[in-house]
Amino acid sequence: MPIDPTQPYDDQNIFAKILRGEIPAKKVFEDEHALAFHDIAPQAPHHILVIPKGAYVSWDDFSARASDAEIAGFIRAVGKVAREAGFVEPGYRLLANTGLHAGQEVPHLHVHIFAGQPLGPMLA
Ligand code: DGP
Repeated sequence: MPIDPTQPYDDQNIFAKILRGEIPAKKVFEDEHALAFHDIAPQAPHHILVIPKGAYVSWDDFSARASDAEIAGFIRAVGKVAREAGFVEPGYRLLANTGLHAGQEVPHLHVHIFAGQPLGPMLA
């Protein structure tokens, strides 16, 4: 079910539980600002999610409330994950579903990284 993007942060969401180590995830990167792990239902040969450590519902929430240090740290982490995974050549796609029309399902900001095949004009 897509989430209501205006809701307050729910600390029982699945990614909050992954951040707290309450449920497992196949982690690929972690630093003070971000955690990256494999998507449980990959939509490309490589499909990684990167989430900020802070409690932000969506890209909109994050870009409005996060500190400059959190934003810089998170964006650098997304780039580092893709670089260290070897995705820069031949390329990768970033996606951050935000709110109802985008079909965002988990109410903790996550950036999808897709790679490993020609991705076409758009992933649904
Ligand atoms: P979105 O539709 O943008 O909110 O994408 C949510 C993604 O989260 C979706 O691709 C599946 C993934 N996902 C949902 N639950 C879990 C989980 O428990 N573990 C992992 N690794 N991924 C999950």
